[in-house]
This record gives sequence, structure tokens and C-alpha cells, in this order.
Amino acid sequence: MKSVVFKDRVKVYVNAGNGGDGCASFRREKYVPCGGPSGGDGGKGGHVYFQADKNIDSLLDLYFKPHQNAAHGGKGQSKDCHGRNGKDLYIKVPCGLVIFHAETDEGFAEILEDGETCLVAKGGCGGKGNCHFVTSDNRAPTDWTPGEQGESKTLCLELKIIADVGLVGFPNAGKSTLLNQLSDAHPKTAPYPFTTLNPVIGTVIFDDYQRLRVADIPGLIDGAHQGVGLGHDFLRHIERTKLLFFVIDMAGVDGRDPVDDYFHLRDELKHYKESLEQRPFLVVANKTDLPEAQTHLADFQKRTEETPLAISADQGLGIEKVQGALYHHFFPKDMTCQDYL
Ligand SMILES: Nc1nc2c(ncn2[C@@H]2O[C@H](COP(=O)(O)OP(=O)(O)OP(=O)(O)O)[C@@H](O)[C@H]2O)c(=O)[nH]1
Ligand SMILES: [Mg+2]
Repeated sequence: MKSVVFKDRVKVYVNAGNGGDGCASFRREKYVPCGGPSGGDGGKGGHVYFQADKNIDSLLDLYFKPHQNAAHGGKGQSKDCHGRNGKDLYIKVPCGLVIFHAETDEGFAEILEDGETCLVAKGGCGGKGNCHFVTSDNRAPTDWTPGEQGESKTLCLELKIIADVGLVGFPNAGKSTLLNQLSDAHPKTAPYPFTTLNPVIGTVIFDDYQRLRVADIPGLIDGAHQGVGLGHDFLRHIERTKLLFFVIDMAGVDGRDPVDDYFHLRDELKHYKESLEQRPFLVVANKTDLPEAQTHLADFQKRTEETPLAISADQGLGIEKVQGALYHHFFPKDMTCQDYL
């Protein structure tokens, strides 16, 4: 059986609670003749809210439980007792959630910040008890109104992870190895392509306790926009980043030309979204511990006119240059990027 460990797109059915019916009853008490109507109102139905929680990073829970129902309101009772209000339902969702109406594909809302809540389905109001219908010529009404129906919606949820930096590269370029070195995350690394199948977020913590979130995503290959490899759909997870790292296997271990890799990566980003291709970026030349990397590096600089940060993620060489460049980009002081090259 295929195990599901990550879900970034789900369809959910949310049902808010119905309002409780109003009640028709009359006060009957010893020594109180003609006590009058005493039917209470129904309680309101519970609302359904989405609430962003930074400790949740996937829509897996909703994938396994797509039907979410808030409680109905209780019926009104005699002796003017109001029905119990239905409890609101708060569904925890990851930050960076985009919500669409399933039928029309129309945008409904976006939830970005931790703790942010969004009302997605309104509970129905409670019905009125018979005490509301007393008039001068009808002192003993038996009328009451039913509770209102709660809203029901079918929504499509799409997660666009919120990170500051996105790692983009061909499979096996060393993206996950770099994230292991930079952050507290421990994505799996292995010498075969497509080791990373789902985005992984790592937090880089600097000496002055500043923090940045770095997203490692699956490898991109030439033709990804036509569905080759894992396609390019997962690029939406770096849409919200402010800086991209093009991680290039400078030793060409898999027999590709690093310059071609670089141009293909840029091309794939452009096919996905023009704005992503124009995002600020840095080129990281990885695997420079291998002898072939030096010749490739010189050729790369000449042909692309880029000055990559030369590192070996596996050996931990040059990691401080990457950290410095990151720090400089996000928390600029009086330094230039060249200081880190
Ligand atoms: N020699 C050398 N090998 C490296 C270096 N960085 C990563 N590797 C190796 O390259 C292989 C692939 O590394 P990963 O970090 O899994 O590559 P990835 O880019 O995350 O690959 P996918 O998840 O498949 O996209 C692993 O066997 C690493 O040990 C490096 O600097 N030097
Ligand atoms: Mg990986």
C-alpha cells in the first residue's frame, strides 16, 4: 500500500452547525393561572474556522478527514430556556494556505500568519420561541420558528509554503546536503535522483538569533514544465521566497554540463512563472571538493558571467560563505556580497 506522508492539496467539505429550533410551551405553575408562553429560543449553530498553526506543515490531517462538521445548536426549552449554542470548530491548518471554492475555482481566502483565523462556514441562527409571538390579540401563541441551516461549503485547499529562501537545482546537485549543513532540518540525502519528493523546511539561526527559513524542494530537470521528472508543480512552494539559490553540481557527476544546468533551471522557472525567474538569486557551485569542479567553475564563470559561491556541502566547505551571503541579503549591514565570495 502506498503511504501518504505529505499532502499539499486537498478538497474539504465543511458544514457549520444548524441553529436549534425555537420552542412553544406555556408556563404551568400552581397559583399562576394563564402563565403565558414560555418557549425559549434555539441555540446558534457552531461556525467553522480555519486557524493557522506554525507547527503544522502539511494538509495530511484534512486529507484523511475531509468532512468537518461543527456542532448544531440545541432546541429552545420551556421556562424560557435558551437552547445550547453549538461549539465552534477550529481546524488547524499550515501557514501559507490558499483556499478556493471547489465549484467555481474562485479564490476564497489566504491564511499566512501563525494564529490567523478565517471564518469559512457560518453557523445558523437559532429559531425563536413562542414568547416572541405574543400580540395584543393573541396572548397564547403556539408559533415558533425553526433554526437556520448552517452554511455548507466544498473548498479546495492548496499549500504554498512560506520560506525566505528556496533551493533550486537538478536532482543530486546537493540541495538537501546543503540544507543539512545550514539548518536544523535533516532531509534525506542519497546518490540517486529524486531523493527529495516533498518540500522540506529548515531554519537557519544566526549568532545574533536572527532566523531564516530555507525550503528544499524536489529536483527540477529539463522539460519539467512538460511533466518530465516530477514536473514543476512543486515550484509553488518557493513562490513566496525572497531569494533563490541555484545549487549546481559543479563537478558534473551525472555527466551533465553545469552551464546547461544553470540555463535549464532558469528556463524552467520562467515556464512556471515569469516573476519567479526575475527573483533575486545566488548561484551555489557545489561539489567543489571533486577535481573536475575547478575546470568547470572557470568555464561556468566565463560563459554565464555569474560569480558562484564555491562550496562542498558534503565536506562542509564554504558553508560560512553561504551563511554570510544569506545574512547580508536579509539583514544588510555595510558589506557587499563580494565580501563573502
Ligand atoms: N563529492 C560531493 N558529493 C556531494 C556533495 N554534496 C552532496 N553530495 C552527494 O550528492 C548526492 C546527492 O545529494 P543530495 O543532497 O541528496 O542531492 P539533492 O539535490 O537533494 O537531490 P534530490 O533530492 O534528488 O533532488 C549524495 O550522495 C551526496 O552525498 C559535495 O559537496 N561533494
Ligand atoms: Mg534532496
